Amino acid sequence: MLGIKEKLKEKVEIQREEVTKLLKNYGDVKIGDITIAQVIGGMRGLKVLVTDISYLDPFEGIRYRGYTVDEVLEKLPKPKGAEMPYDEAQFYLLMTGDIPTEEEVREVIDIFKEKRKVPNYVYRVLDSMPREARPDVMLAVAVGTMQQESVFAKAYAENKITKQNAWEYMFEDVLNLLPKIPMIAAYIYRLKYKNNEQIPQNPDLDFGGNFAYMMGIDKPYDDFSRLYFILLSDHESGNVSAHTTHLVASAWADAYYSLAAGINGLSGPLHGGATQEALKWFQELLKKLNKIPTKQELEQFCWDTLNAGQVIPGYGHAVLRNKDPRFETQLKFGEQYLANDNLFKLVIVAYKIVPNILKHYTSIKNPWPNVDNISGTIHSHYGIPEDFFSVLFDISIAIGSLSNILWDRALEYPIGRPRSVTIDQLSKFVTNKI
Ligand code: CMX
Repeated sequence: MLGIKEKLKEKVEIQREEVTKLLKNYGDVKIGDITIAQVIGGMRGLKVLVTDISYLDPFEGIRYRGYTVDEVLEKLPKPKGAEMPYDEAQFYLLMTGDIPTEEEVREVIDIFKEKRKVPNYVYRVLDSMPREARPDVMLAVAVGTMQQESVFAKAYAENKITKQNAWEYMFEDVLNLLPKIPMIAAYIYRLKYKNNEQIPQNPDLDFGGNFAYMMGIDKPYDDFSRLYFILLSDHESGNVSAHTTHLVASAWADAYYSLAAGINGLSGPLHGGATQEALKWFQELLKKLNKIPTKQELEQFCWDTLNAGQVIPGYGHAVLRNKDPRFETQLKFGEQYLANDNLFKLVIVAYKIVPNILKHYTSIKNPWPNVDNISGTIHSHYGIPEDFFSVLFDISIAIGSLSNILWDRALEYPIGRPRSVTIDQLSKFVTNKI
């Protein structure tokens, strides 16, 4: 048995006992109230999901399995000569909760390499799609097309699945699917933007390194890929894409159906699309002035945006109440490699000025730049067009979402099925008529 599976088996037993204990002894304990504002307002602030994969502390930022961004970047094993850790190591951490040894991560790298070959029919499907199709639509189609490979679905059809063993079939699907995602993404990129001149995979390279190689982008983009996929791999399970993947899997749909749904969930401008919006805002400013703005010019541009009734993209957060460590980490990367890039210079100038405007003239709860403020500037520095950004985000979320649904089956979580009410019922509730 694979070492990672043996470790998972041990951990699954321990966590199952914990969940059983909680349900049996404390199932009736209340952990919160629910207001009409929350019901109408997208369930904001309601603690109604459970995941151990990551936790978003409003003041400290994201912790992956308890580790901060800095700890993850420091502790996870790295490829020789690289500054950023293996994405395979992040996968191991999210799956098992442990920082892998060199040997443990080597096993995952080897399995991923063995499993990354994409079936030829996927390329035929992609080739036959209109070139105008959005790249994230192409990725979702590719993942859906591979559903016929699902070991989980096959075992279910053969009556082999029980609540207890379901996670083991899910594990097979996760290992088969995840390594193919960056391969398909790079193929879509070259198909759409590089005259379909494909670059074959490099069997010596890891998940992030091989992705950069197949994209045809030179160093240090391999390290930025590793970094970006780690930083965006998970952000609790309430965000639209993670929640969608979880919900679809809760009905025992396999990993292919579930991830394809999550990819669609990421597409909206209020979620994965914000990276694009932030880049556009900086580009418009640069185009308008044709130089790095002075403080007064930048303030005026902020006012133009706010007076037009728009938000300034790339600032604020629904949960975080402090600086986003994912922004800060990318900023450090930019300072090292993008120091002469005008858009990057603008990101830095804006960092010093925009939060003050937002803090004093809006009711914003967190005026600091978020992760999407800077990612697009770095992607675009490496020549990647805006409409491909969500595919890069999709590769990242695949690591966390697939870890989440593996644990959903391991801990035997039931189908998701909240109740809904009508507006009339809410009104009557207020006047005590229910
Ligand atoms: N520019 C201008 N005003 C802003 C603002 C911004 N970037 N962010 C928040 N505000 C305003 C809100 O519109 C709201 O105004 P009203 O009181 O008039 O309705 C007020 O400040 C309070 O908002 P909030 O409670 O601080 O923020 P929300 O939880 O409602 O929204 C978010 C969070 C991210 C949607 C919002 O900050 C925003 O629209 N930011 C810009 C888009 C963006 O960068 N999205 C990426 C988010 C990153 C992520 O989710 O990971």
